[in-house]
Amino acid sequence: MQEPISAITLSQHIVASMPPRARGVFTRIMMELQYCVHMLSTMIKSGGLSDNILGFTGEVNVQEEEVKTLDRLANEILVTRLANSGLFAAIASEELESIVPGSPEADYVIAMDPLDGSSNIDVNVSIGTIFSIKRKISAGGGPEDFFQPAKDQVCAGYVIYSSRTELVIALPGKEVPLFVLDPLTGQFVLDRVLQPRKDAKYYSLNEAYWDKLDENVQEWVRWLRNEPTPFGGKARSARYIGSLVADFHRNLLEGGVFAYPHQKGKKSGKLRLLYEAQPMAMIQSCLSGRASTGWEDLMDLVPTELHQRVPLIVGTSPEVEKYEELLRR
Ligand code: AFP
Repeated sequence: MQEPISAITLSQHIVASMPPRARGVFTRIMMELQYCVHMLSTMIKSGGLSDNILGFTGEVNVQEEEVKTLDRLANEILVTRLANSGLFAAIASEELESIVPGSPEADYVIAMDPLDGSSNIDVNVSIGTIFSIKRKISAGGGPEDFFQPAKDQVCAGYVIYSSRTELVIALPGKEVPLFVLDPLTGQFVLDRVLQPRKDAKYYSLNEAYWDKLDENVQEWVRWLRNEPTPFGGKARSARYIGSLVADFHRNLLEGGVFAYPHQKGKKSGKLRLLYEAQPMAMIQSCLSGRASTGWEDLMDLVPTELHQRVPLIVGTSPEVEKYEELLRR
């Protein structure tokens, strides 16, 4: 990482990566997100010492999950700031049943999981924020703007709140930079540009559901554990944190595959297509990996509901393709 004096900030990096005729909208979008994330990161790192951000609110959200105080705070900060920023025609959030209108004349819409990994908040384990930005195709912002395949995202990214607060973003056909939040300035600065990892060191899956998995999926897990990787690597080791952002981040940096499969006799999954699966699919494919439901490529799957759930298998290509091959058998 560069000395603070010569560090490349997020806004400098975005400006440099935009075409000369760009109007600066994307830079402003990233600045709004940075503002919200800096606030959230400070709250999370103060860990309830200043104000009580731990525990539950007593409410149940559209996912029928008990709402954590930090879930609600993260949702309020992000939705309120972004809806009033003039940059989005509509906002979709994991915490809200329907979309929130923004500025009808704006060119983009954003879908997000304001706080991923809520079950890990009170135990001080890494959590995150996930977002997906698409171009508005309707007149003034509506559900149809969100029902576009992952390959049509104009930007996807996530923030991981851990020992460092890091931001990873993917822009179409572009590199995938990783930024670190400088608590001193509240600015994200460029740490490095991520490189594709072909070899899988890890697999991440909640094995507590073993008996609910299809035989083909069980066979896939046995293959992950026992078969050396095609690149001459050893067999893969298991890692599972229970926050998608944290499990995906480790595997993206070190090489690996994350799986939240369908359960026996079902085709859906737990994770949400719009603001969990699609963003991770785009980031992984920009680093020559793959994302699949097992049956469909997640870069092509067209959403039909705001909170649609899908199986998610995402990571290094050989591991995802083996999953699809076994499922087809
Ligand atoms: P929470 O936000 O409710 O903690 O759920 C986290 C999550 O959506 C995703 O981040 C994890 O990968 C997955 O659920 C964990 O689910 P299991 O607890 O069933 O393994």
